[in-house]
This record gives sequence, structure tokens and C-alpha cells, in this order.
Amino acid sequence: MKNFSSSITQMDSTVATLISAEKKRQYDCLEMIPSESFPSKAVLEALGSVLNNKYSEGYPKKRYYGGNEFIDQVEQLAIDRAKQLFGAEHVNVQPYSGSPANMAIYFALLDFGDKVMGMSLSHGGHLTHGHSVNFSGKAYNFVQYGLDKETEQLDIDTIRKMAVAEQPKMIISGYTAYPRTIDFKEFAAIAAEVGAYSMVDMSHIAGLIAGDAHPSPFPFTDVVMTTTHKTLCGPRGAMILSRKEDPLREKYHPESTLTLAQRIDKAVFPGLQGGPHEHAIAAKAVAFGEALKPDFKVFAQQIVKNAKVLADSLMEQGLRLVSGGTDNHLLLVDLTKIGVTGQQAETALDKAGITVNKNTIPFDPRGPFDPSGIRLGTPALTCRGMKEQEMKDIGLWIAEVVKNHGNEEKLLRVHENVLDLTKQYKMYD
Ligand code: DSN
Repeated sequence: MKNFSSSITQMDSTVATLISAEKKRQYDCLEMIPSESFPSKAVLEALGSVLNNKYSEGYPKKRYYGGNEFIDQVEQLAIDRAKQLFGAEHVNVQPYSGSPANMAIYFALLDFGDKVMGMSLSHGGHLTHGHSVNFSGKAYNFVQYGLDKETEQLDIDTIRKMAVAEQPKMIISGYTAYPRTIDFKEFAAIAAEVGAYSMVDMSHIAGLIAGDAHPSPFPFTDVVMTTTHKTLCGPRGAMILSRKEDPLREKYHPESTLTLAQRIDKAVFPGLQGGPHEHAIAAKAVAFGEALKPDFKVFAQQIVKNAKVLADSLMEQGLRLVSGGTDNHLLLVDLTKIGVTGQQAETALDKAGITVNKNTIPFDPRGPFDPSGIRLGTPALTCRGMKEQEMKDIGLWIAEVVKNHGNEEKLLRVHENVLDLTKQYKMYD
């Protein structure tokens, strides 16, 4: 019989030691990658539960395997809570992660070679929004829009003109490195005007939308997807939320009787995936339950408040922020003026215990392996309970590090400040 009772420390000290080391890193560092957050212990318990053991191809009450009485209830709960959280007509909680969710949406609504509009990765989009090295850019005819050179923000009139000229079948909004509010209503109106599906990738800001800290893409967007592990603070995974009916069925699928909801479900399973990860789906249900509570609004709004204070603190130190600030959870710092590269800044901040990622800025003259900027975010620190005063201090420390990235002594001093701060904000224990 297999050993069911020994802990990982007893069974595999090598992996256990690595997990402990990563836990200590997360506790000791200031985690400022904007796509990361810290889920509750309840979410992690669901992820590590026996639901991992079950196969359940299909959907609640329509499975290809027996023994799904409780699994059905878990999955239905996740669906119902997500519908309530966002006001969506239909939800599929099975996508394993963001990229397969996007792939399933394209499979559901497009034919290979169809024209789609998405923002280029170098301006803040995502690989799956049409980059040439990604399946999306290979299988579909993506035309890519970018930001206005002066404002470094979306210019909705330019995007409308492009849509009218290009006549795409789908228009995607929602980004990974855009610090400003997105006018989803305008995007839906443009899509309706040119007879395209409107799609939103709200992965970065889903928690802000759930907490009323960013305008929602519902109910006017045809299909919305999100990862569940960013500002939503759930497990790694994704979901697709959509209208029930297909507003463009006559135009694009006249031979089909499928609703939009049915097209999405069929594309996820059996179109793309096999057995759903029900342990992750249970963890999604737990996270959605947390996001439905009133204090989640306070949390989401604090993420934005923290980002604004951090932005002010950095700008007071002479650092230039792309677009001049932030409306959401993230900031893009252009380091060109101070003669530092994104890689140099990321490495120096790492040494000082501040975890960020190097990032291209719009119209970046440098390449993606050593771009001109860094991307910062406040979700993980807000999960730990940090507020405005901490953000002010952290802004000073970041500026000190990037301006003195070769000065080991200064990095060490900032690291001591970071350790003093992080030990006041314990997690999980
Ligand atoms: N990797 C994610 C991010 O950091 O934004 C996007 O998928």
C-alpha cells in the first residue's frame, strides 16, 4: 500500500526544503510583480485537497465518469459564484490557465485565418493577443493596435478607424502592462459598429472589477476571460464568462444552432482540454466566495490607492512613469532618463529584496531581454495589509536602488529596511 500518512518533509526532504526556501523568499521580499498576489490559506487548502484525485470530463450532471456527486456541486458552486460576482450570463470555470482560455475562445468563435484586432505585446498586450511567435499570431490574422505616442494611452478614435478599415471578426481589449482605465463600453461599441465579437481579457484587473475599483466589461461585452490568480487572489487557473446567446450567429455561423455559451463550452471540452482540474475549481469557488464579501471591495480599492501613492513617491524622486501615473494596480517605470536598463534595475532590486520584472515600455528602443522599463504592482503587498505609508517608503527605496544599482552598500541598506518591514507582515502561519 502507498504511504498515505507521511508529510512531504518525511517523504521528500529535497522538495520540502525547496518549498520552505521559496516560502521564506515570499515572506522576506517585497513582491511587486503586478500579476502576483497571495491567496488565502483556504484557497491553498482546496488546491491541496483530494479533489486532485478525480476525473470528471464533461460538465456538472453531464460527465463521462462516475463518482462525481460532490465534484458536480463544487463546480456548480464556482460557476454560480462567478456569475454573481461579475453579473455574467454564462461561465466556464474549467480553463487550466489564461492562454488556453484565450485559445478556447478563438476556437469557439473564429476560423483559422480570421482577422482579429489586439494590442501588441510591446505596448502592453499579451502573447496570446496575436504575437507572431505565439499560436494566436500563427493561426489567425491579427492586426495589432498600440498606444498613442504622446499620451502613452489608448486613443479610442484611432482604434475605431483601424477597426472600420480592417473589419476584424473580433476585437480584444484588456492588457498586461497598461496602467490606465480601459473604456470597455467604447470597445464594445466599436465591435458592434463593425460587426465584430467584443472580447475582454480582464486577467490583470478582474479583482479590481469585482471590487468596483475599475469599470466592468459586463453586460455589454460578448466574451470575457480572466485568470483567477492575479488580483482575484485565487488559484492558478482561468475562466471564461460570456453572453448566453450569440449576437453574431446569423453573420458568422448561420448553419449552426449553437448558442455562444454552447460554443465556448464545446471549445473548452472536448475541443481543447481533457479532465478538468477540480481541486483548482474548488479553490476558484473559495476565492470567488471571498471576493463576494464586502471587505473585498475595501481590499480592491486599497490596491489602487497604494498604486497611486507609490506612483507619487517614485515621481517625487524624479522617476518617469509611462503615461504619467496609474489608475489601477500597476505602474510602468521608464528608466531611460536616469541611464539604467530594465535588467540592471530588476537585478539590483532583487538584491535589495524587492521583486519586480523588467518590461518594455511603449515605443521601446531596446529589446525585450533588456528593455527600458520595469513593471511594478501593489496587489501582493496589499494582500499582506500594507497601506499608503509603506508605499511612500517603498517608492523611496526603489528610487534609491535604481539610481545606485552598482552600489552594493546602498543595496544592502535598503535590503535591511525591506526585511524590517516584511517581518511585520506575516502570512499563513
Ligand atoms: N505572465 C502574466 C503577467 O505577468 O502579466 C501574463 O500572463
